[in-house]
Amino acid sequence: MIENIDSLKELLTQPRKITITAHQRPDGDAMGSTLALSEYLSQFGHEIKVILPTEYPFYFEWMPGAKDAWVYPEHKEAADEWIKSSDLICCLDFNTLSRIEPMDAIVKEAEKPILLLDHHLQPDTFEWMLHDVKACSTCELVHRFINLFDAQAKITEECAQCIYTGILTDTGGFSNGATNKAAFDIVADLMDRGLDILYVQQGLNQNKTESRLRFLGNALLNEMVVNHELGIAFVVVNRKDAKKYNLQTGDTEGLVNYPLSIKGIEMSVLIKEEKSITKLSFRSKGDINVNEFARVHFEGGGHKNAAGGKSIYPPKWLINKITELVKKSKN
Ligand SMILES: [Mn+2]
Repeated sequence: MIENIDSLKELLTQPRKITITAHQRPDGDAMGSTLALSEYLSQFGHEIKVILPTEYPFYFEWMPGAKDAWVYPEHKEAADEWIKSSDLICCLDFNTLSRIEPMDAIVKEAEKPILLLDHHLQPDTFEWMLHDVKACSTCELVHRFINLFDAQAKITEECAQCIYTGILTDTGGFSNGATNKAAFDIVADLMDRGLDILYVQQGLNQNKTESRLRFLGNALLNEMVVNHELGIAFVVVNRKDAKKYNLQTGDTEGLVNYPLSIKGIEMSVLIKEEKSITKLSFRSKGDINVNEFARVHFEGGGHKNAAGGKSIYPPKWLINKITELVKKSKN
């Protein structure tokens, strides 16, 4: 439920200028939710721009509306103008404005009313919020929003593709802990509206490069460290391999999930060396709370079984540190 939804409906009775944004390094849910909401709201005559804080992986280029979205650093001046003159800013798939750096400064400065649709833990407070940590994806919340907003909700085929993409990717193909009944209910509804599942599958998963697949093979063969005793595994992406395999944005997506397929491995960590920082991605099974782990130790967070973080230290040091922390928590 959205408190004060009437005031939002009131705002949107006239054509407005709207900014829609999602978190940095957008994933399938960030892309799907922003593009779906944009497609939906555009039927009412609003002027809408999807502005993403950083670039998105090439395998989302097929998504309806993706090519019209602005990547903030590439359109900074126009984007600043757009945001400053917007009547509403829609923040999707993130819980706090620091997740849209470097765009957060202008969003704060603009002081426009914000609508948040999100399923991450512990969100900040905004004018209008549709927040539910039990939602499988922000795309589930976009679907809910559309139905709340308009009983005659018109979901086009394009909108359906975007919503499906977010549900499919955030549930790991209807298999991870986020998967709920709504995921299946919504997909059934989308199929009634003309969703072509194979078209989305082709766009997302049959569209990648040979070097990306070889990179994956190398990472699992040579860069995976498994600690059976503690039930933890690491995969390291170093700068040398990133260069050798010409890694593009999004190419490491999903890599962190592989070690969890090993019997007895309860927690997996992807350690990715970048220019001046090391990025961490955590996945876990069952009750192991990587959201808390990432928050406490690595300036991050996310969901209970999927979280991110960062560090200034190199991969080797981090493997030792995390191993130590897990050992301590088990004693
Ligand atoms: Mn999400």
